[in-house]
Amino acid sequence: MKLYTNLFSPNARKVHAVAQELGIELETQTVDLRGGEQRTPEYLALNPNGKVPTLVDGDTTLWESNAILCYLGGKSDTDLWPKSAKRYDILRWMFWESNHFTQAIGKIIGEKIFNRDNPDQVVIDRGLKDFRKYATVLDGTLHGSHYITGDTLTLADFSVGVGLGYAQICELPLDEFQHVKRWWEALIDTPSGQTLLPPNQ
Ligand SMILES: N[C@@H](CCC(=O)N[C@@H](CS)C(=O)NCC(=O)O)C(=O)O
Repeated sequence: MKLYTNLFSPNARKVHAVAQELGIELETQTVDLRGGEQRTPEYLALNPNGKVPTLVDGDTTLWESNAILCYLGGKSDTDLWPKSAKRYDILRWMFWESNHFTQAIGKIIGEKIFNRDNPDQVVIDRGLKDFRKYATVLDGTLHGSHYITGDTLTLADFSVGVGLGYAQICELPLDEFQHVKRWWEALIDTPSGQTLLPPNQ
């Protein structure tokens, strides 16, 4: 299986982390995002969105990181992606991650990292407001539960967790969410959890 990736991409790192947790070895090819390699005709033929990650496995070409996580999970018998109705709960959190949690954190990342010379505080405040709104939901779920969907680690933990790799640089108010903080610190205290962290941290 070949993964087109870039380690500066959280969406790519969550795929690396899950592959590591599952013991799946991926052949990797770095896509030079700064150099615009994602917009070459060759790459757009694999992923017309011009984004990483993209997975190629024989005749299967798959983009969207959360779909790739499910694909990797389907390669083995694993609690990460169990063959039971729990899948719907896991999927729910993965949709929630891409629709809400990542959108909130993404606003702050945009200003604090990509626009760091001239950050727009209005956008940061909007991101922080959304972050608090959704972190409250996550904190409620993690109150009394070890992982997001219960007592075992699943794809949902990797999917939701990766955005918190920016907690420090984005000054996310994690201290206000003690259950999220406990869960996140335990997650990154594992080898695959470490893979969720952005480079140079
Ligand atoms: N929803 C997509 C998002 C992928 C995405 O936004 N990738 C970013 C890096 S995190 C990218 O490749 N950006 C390059 C570009 O848009 O030119 C997923 O989960 O895979």
